Amino acid sequence: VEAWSDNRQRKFSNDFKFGVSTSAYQVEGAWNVDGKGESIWDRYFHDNPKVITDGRNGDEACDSYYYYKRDVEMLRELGVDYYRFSISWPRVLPSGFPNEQNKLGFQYYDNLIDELLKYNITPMVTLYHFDLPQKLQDLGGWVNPLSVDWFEDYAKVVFDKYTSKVKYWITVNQPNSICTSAYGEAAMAPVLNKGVSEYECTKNVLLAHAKAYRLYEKEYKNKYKGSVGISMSLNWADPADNSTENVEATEVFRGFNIDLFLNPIWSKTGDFPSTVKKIVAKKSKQQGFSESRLPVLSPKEIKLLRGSADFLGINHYTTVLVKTSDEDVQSPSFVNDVGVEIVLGDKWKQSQSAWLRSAPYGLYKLSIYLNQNYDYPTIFITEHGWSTKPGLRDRSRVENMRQYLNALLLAIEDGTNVKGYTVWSLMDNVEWQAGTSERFGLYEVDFESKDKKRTARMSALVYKRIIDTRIVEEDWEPKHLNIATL
Ligand code: PNW
Repeated sequence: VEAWSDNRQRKFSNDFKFGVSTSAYQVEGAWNVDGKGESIWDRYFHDNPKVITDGRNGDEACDSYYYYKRDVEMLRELGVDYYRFSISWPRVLPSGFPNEQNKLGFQYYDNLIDELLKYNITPMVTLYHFDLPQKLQDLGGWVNPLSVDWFEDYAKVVFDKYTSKVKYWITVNQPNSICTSAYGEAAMAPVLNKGVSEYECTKNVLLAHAKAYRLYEKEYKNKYKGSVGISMSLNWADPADNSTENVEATEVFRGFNIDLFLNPIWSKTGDFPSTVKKIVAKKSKQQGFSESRLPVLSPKEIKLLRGSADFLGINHYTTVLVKTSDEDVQSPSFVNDVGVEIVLGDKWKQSQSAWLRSAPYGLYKLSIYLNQNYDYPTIFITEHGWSTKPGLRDRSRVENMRQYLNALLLAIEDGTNVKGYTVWSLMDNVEWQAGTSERFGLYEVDFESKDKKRTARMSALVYKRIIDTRIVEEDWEPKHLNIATL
């Protein structure tokens, strides 16, 4: 960590790519327009409006369904190389299956992709960012092993349609959030709480990813030369102090939150990590289950998964500090299997989101961990961001971005193979249960205005400057906030 204090000016190479990200539910709006099907988030928020901090759901969001040209104009203002957005599965396949293909839904993505290509902005398309067709949830969603085939069918329809125009694909955003927040902590749609479902979901989502990857590899890759990856939520975790029990607790935490998802794809042996297998098997037995709640991967499945990604997408926001927990961790659940308590550093700067504090060294340490354990994987940072209150002078976001980019430059210098960095988010959007009470945008959105007016924040101008110069200047400040004229 000595390197932190040296003042050398580091530079991003010319082939390093910069982008920004959004997701369909969070920005598109038009939730029931032109034949779009209902998603699990539509259902969850319509049935439970009170779970949203400020009550604002994704029915309208940023209305990007209507204002995508303005979105692309903002991308041009920023000068980004690529735009990471997601396709809404229920917008294009309202039943979840390819039997019903929604022309007008596809038209929206045709328009968006063509507008991007017109201005030389590379589309990076996420196939699944949390918004499952409700009709598939009615069949059990990701806990049903058939979901693997449903996803492959959906991927095939989208690959067929956009393979010549889209070269960067992300199958799934954050399998760990999909499976542990929704099926374990009841913190995300569809809100289930079962104890077994987290792992069934994990297995199915990972296999769904792998099948889509193999499909692309077999049918499209030679001709179209695209890359297919998957985005993982990867925060760093350190022990709260160096007591033996907290150091061990941290290893367990990393096992469940990092290795459970990475080991099947990036390790030499494949499969779920043996430490996690042991813990879940032991607790399952104590709890009276006849076999481990963590399902077994067959040799065929292990092979399918191993190496099934051209790049690792990392969504990195913060670092957590791990302690042993004295709570009763007997009842079966993912969280209880991990069985630790997490806190945030008390000296770290706090954002507008309770879970998010700034600890840039964590990105550096995470990258070293991945290099050591997974042999220098090819990485895209597919999300990194910071939340604030509304307001254009977002100095805390500027500071956070600069510090994390400096950490990334150090990681690169120490051998990390990162191809690109993506800010979450292009603009303020519907931050799931937080509604619009936590703002992540480089552009502010006025949700009260008729056209959901977007205005560049100071951070947008600073990001533009970084992209232009390839360096992170400590005290550069825009003279005015009009990005269009910069
Ligand atoms: C990401 N954490 O999720 C999601 O991919 C985005 O859709 C979301 O808007 C963004 O982060 C901001 O929240 C995360 O607790 C949610 O560390 C929580 C965490 C990380 C990522």
